[in-house]
Amino acid sequence: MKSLRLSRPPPAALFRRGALRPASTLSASTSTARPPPPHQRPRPALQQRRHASSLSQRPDAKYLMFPGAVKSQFSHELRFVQPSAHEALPTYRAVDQHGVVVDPSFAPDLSDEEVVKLYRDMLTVSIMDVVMFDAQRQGRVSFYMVSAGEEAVSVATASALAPEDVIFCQYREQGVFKQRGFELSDFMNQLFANHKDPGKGRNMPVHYGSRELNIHTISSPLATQLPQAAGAAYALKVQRMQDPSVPPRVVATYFGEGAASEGDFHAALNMAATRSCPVIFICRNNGYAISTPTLEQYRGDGIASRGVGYGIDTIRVDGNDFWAVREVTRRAREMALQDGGKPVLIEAMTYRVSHHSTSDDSFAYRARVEVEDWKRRDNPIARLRKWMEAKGIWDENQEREARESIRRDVLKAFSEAEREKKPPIRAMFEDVYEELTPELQEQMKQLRRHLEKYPEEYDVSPFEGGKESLDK
Ligand SMILES: Cc1ncc(C[n+]2csc(CCOP(=O)(O)OP(=O)(O)O)c2C)c(N)n1
Ligand SMILES: [Mg+2]
Repeated sequence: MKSLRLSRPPPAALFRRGALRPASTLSASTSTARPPPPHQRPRPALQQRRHASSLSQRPDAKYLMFPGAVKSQFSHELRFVQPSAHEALPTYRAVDQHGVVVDPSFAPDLSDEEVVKLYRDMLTVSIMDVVMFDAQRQGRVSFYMVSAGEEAVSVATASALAPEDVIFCQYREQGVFKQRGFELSDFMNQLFANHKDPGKGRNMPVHYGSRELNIHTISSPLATQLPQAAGAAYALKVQRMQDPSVPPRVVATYFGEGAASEGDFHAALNMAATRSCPVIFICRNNGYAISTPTLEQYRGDGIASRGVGYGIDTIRVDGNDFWAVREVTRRAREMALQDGGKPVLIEAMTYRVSHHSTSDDSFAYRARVEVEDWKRRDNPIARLRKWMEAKGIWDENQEREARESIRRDVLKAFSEAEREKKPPIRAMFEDVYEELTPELQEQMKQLRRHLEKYPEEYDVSPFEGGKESLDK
């Protein structure tokens, strides 16, 4: 068995044997005499030094000083820790579901116009969701995912970040894109996979991305965005270490409580904690991972307790409370930039009001009454609206006008994007290699012959350049 050396040898002992001379003596002696055989050679001074990670245990200490259990008190009581004996971590709220302020220290840090802008962002997402869900049912787009009930998590968190901060989303955060300035036409071009989509129609709908807005493109495999975010945050940290004049930035990454069961989640948290990366992990805990309810997903105290387990500053927040979500994200950003950088975890408690996606019927696994109860009891848009109405900055008329004009804008962007041509068929062979490989060229010719042979089966007219794009 390997033995752990916990105590530091007295400094004098280090120099008693010839092998442990100070570095200056070593360099003087090596210049003239023949070097001794390897096993007798002095070990470099560096190896004699203790590493910053090592800890020493005093003989009669009351605390254990093992690496990995720093300052754990010795106990003669044989007692297992029972999670059920611990209170659940609290959920921070600034405003309750009636729009009433409950945190006496809370003071809005936005102008009335700014609040209204963010409220309109939430409304826009919710109206676009309804239109696109119906459009999928009509067969006009292949797939869609709504974020009904979760609009505050994305809009309020994004509003507390700087535009330069780098974002990695899961897929249900269209509010992040909207808040950052993604236009309705940008959403629609991606959803319709037309030639204006920067991804050239190669991704499934809702896999948005924007280089200009510093949002990485969404990818389907769950939780892959998390280690990527930790790595990106590490890169930002190193960049600033090399050039302190670079403005400080954080990375924010979003994920569902279901995605937190992936190994990548754990790898990301541990990497971010040990490397002190300025990354904010934002969990949308909406009660379901497709058909798996949280009660079957995990047994611990949600996702927040895992942040604590990894040594990460963590908070749980009412995800339907716009102001609470904004406030915790604002603080999290400050903390993430302290002391050269560190990770922070936010668990936002909310509820997935709609089906997982257009491919899902959630009433196969949950009761309608459960959803109806949630809708009646709480909704982030209704809650902020109540707060705005109580403040006298919003009323019934403004609400009606806002809804009508947003719906008009959504439908306009919808029909414009639907009319646009699709990217050239050739585009599906491009952009992996700088030049098409001989194999790809051959495949392209095969496709060309196939389309020629079965003209009745393939309508290529929506694609820019038709089948001729394959000839170039
Ligand atoms: C690695 C991987 N496994 C499974 C899936 C299929 N899948 C897509 S979404 C999803 C549920 C994710 O739930 P959650 O993270 O809670 O997010 P929510 O949909 O509730 O927003 C699953 C299992 C996937 N995309 N990737
Ligand atoms: Mg979920």
